[in-house]
Amino acid sequence: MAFELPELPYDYEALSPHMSSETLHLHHDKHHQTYVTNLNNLIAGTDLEGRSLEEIVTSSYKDPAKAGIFNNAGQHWNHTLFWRTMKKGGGGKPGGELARKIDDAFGSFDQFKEKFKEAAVTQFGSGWAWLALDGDRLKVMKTPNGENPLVHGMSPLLGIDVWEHAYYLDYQNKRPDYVQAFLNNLVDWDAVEAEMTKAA
Ligand code: MN3
Repeated sequence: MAFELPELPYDYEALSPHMSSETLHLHHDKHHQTYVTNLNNLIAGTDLEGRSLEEIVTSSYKDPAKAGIFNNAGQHWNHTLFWRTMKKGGGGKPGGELARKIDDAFGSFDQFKEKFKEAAVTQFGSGWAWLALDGDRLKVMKTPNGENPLVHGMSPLLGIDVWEHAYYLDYQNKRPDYVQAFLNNLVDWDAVEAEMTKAA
């Protein structure tokens, strides 16, 4: 079965003003849809057709002959996580086991935020910054283009898209303001904890 663009779990106005309806229409309906369409076209009739998205991402990584498949599969996976880990009225702090793991790995939630911001702001050009589970320990990392922690054997729990299409309409060139708004107003920490539970 072909891959499909997932519906947003909120309406297009829900994340405004931190992420506008215009950005969501462009980013979800156009950019993400294009990755899904390209992926389906590229795997049609190949041995990857019918495999899971995770299998396609990890098996096409570093295969020069499958670079197009990898980029589109990675971006489909990354955006699907991105949409479901934001909500209206997000931000705040995580609780429970996730809060404990963040304290263990980074010292405090504030120190985690600084590390995550730094990764997102210093990713040169297009890419992503991540909170990922590496074995039993949380890590912050950044990746170029469509790459993600899955290909490094880790479980991505939260990712911020720092391609310009993610923020240029709302923040122009001010990526740090976008990252700050994402952390303070958009992240759904319950959804991030659910990712951690799934990964464990
Ligand atoms: Mn994007």
